[in-house]
Amino acid sequence: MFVDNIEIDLLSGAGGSGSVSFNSKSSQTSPNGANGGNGGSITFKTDSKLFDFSNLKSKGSFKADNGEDAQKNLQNGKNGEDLELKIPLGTSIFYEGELIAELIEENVEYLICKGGQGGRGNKDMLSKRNPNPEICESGEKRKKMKINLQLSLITDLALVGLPNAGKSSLIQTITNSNSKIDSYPFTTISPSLGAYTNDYGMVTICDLPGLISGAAEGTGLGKSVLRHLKNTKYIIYLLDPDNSEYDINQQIDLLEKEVKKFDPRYKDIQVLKVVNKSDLNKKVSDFINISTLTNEGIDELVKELNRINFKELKRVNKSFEKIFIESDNFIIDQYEDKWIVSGRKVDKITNLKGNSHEVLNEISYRFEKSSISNELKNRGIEKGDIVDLNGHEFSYE
Ligand SMILES: Nc1nc2c(ncn2[C@@H]2O[C@H](COP(=O)(O)OP(=O)(O)OP(=O)(O)O)[C@@H](O)[C@H]2O)c(=O)[nH]1
Ligand SMILES: [Mg+2]
Repeated sequence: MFVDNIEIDLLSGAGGSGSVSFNSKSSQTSPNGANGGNGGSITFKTDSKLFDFSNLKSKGSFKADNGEDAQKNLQNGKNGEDLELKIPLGTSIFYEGELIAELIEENVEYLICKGGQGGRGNKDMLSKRNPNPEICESGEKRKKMKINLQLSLITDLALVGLPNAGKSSLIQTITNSNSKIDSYPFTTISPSLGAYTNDYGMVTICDLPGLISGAAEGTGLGKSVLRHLKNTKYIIYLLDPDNSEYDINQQIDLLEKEVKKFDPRYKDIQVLKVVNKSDLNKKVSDFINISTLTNEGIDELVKELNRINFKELKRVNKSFEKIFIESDNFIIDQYEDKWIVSGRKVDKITNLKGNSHEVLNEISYRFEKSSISNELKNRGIEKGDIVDLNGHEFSYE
């Protein structure tokens, strides 16, 4: 089955914990606890050998490895292994409903789910303030993401028309495709590809399911069909003089309306209008008339297509990558004289282990330097109120 729209779960690796240890051989003990390894990250990479997401569908969720904890005596923990997920060219990536990347070129790597940072050991936590730390940092947590991938096939030419117009018959006539043909509407339910060679090189053609009124809002196979025009360079509107509901001009109006409504950029894609089924004695002047049944007009159509150097035509879709900079945000909940603060910024303040007295000192030092302290002041915190950071409580001064 052709899989061109999936949701997958991603989980990056957690950072390993730092360690607390001391070099006891020298006369003066010095901290030599090492750092935890970084957690593995998850990256997408485009691969032109893939044409859909069936390689990801069977599994559905993907995890990168955790970083290892540090050992004593300068032995850093190993980094967790990264995970690379292969995707086809033409993949749009959505996170929380927002488009965050369009990957169109070959071998593009996109870091999507960064592994947690490894915690520092007591050697790297040494400072003027604390020359002999008995504390270390725990590693950053794993990150969980739900991602939606949607494919828009990379093609030179797409066949668009109402059901039964003869799109699959046409792709079979001019390429090696064996797209299914039948007399009932929606014979084609997912796109199929074919290729032929013109004077400038190989031309890839995509046969799409039929379009009907309301397609841009999702009627029929609407959206999943129209999405595949995003990465094509040229459209043939295949028109059917034998359609009992719409005459040729009404078909053109319907197709143009749905296509432009779905994505206004589509108006810039070059179009050729071709009338099929000329064997039924229903030719329409001013159009190329063909019959996939008798092959009448096929040479003329192919000659027309041979004049086009598809390599010079531009796609309306552009590569795009949003770089994730995760904000160090926090949330404040106030219950009378108690202020509970949580979020990524708080995690970075409280990620400490070891001597409990030192842990609390370090937390209050970090808290005072942070913007959380200012924000609490703005909100009217008073001396003696309790601040709770991830369960570490102290009174505000
Ligand atoms: N008379 C005649 N019939 C044709 C011609 N081309 C296609 N057909 C017939 O029209 C019907 C639909 O053909 P398909 O190629 O499956 O049409 P389609 O546009 O791919 O249809 P969907 O996949 O349902 O959108 C079949 O019964 C074909 O045999 C033609 O040139 N002349
Ligand atoms: Mg078809």
